[in-house]
Amino acid sequence: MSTDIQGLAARLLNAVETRTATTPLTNEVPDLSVEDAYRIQDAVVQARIDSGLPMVAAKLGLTSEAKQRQMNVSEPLYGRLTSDMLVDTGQPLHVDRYIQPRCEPEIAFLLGKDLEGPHVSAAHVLDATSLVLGAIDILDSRFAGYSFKHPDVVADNASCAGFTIGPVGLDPKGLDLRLVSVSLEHNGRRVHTASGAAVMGHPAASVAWMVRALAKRGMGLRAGQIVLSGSLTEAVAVKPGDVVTARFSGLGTIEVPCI
Ligand code: 0L1
Ligand code: MG
Repeated sequence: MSTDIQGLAARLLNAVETRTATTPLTNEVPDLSVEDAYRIQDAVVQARIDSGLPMVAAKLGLTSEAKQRQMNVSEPLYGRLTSDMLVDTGQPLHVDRYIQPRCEPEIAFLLGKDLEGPHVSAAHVLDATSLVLGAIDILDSRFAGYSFKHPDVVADNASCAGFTIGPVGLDPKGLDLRLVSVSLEHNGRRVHTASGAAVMGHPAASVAWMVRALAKRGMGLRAGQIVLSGSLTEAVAVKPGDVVTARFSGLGTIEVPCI
């Protein structure tokens, strides 16, 4: 029997709209394939684009051992971020717009050239990048308690919900991104530290993985888009009144007050 791509996408869109968690799709479709899960993700993203919210960024997920361990999933994945998901630099995070938000620190790439094709490497990514910046990925799984299997979270657009970009942008060509470190603080208490090498050995290698994965589906990334390359650390859950601070070496500090 063929998978009800549109029906499952509608269920995820409804969860976002009503801010109500749903059950994993694999409860009803135990053999949901990753290919069909990406088709569901496409339908979710296309519905947002059709409602006037262009895709402005993309992200990698589950690219570090810390995140794979936290989520009990062993493969990376990608998702797409639309214009409404930007929490602009210095703006607060409105927790009531989400179901169960979490924040995690990432290195973002602002693309100056299109990137596509099955043989793209980290070197091509660095060549195509205008600026690298610190970022915070704001996650919101549409599955209660972040309980899911790999195809569920692929269909759920990699838990994409928001992102904020740091205040310092640097040309990546003279930087060793493996050595950019981050200290993540939650309400003034340091909870995690890591460096760029935690993201698939090099954050640009992570972006290259995404470009090759997109190429298998006839897609690519465009100049002007931002790519979040995956979290360096585990994510922290946030509630109103919290402050999340990510201090990056060389890429400035991002502070997100949660209201
Ligand atoms: O950005 C991420 O690593 C998220 C991938 C999905 C898993 C999660 O919700 O933590
Ligand atoms: Mg992330």
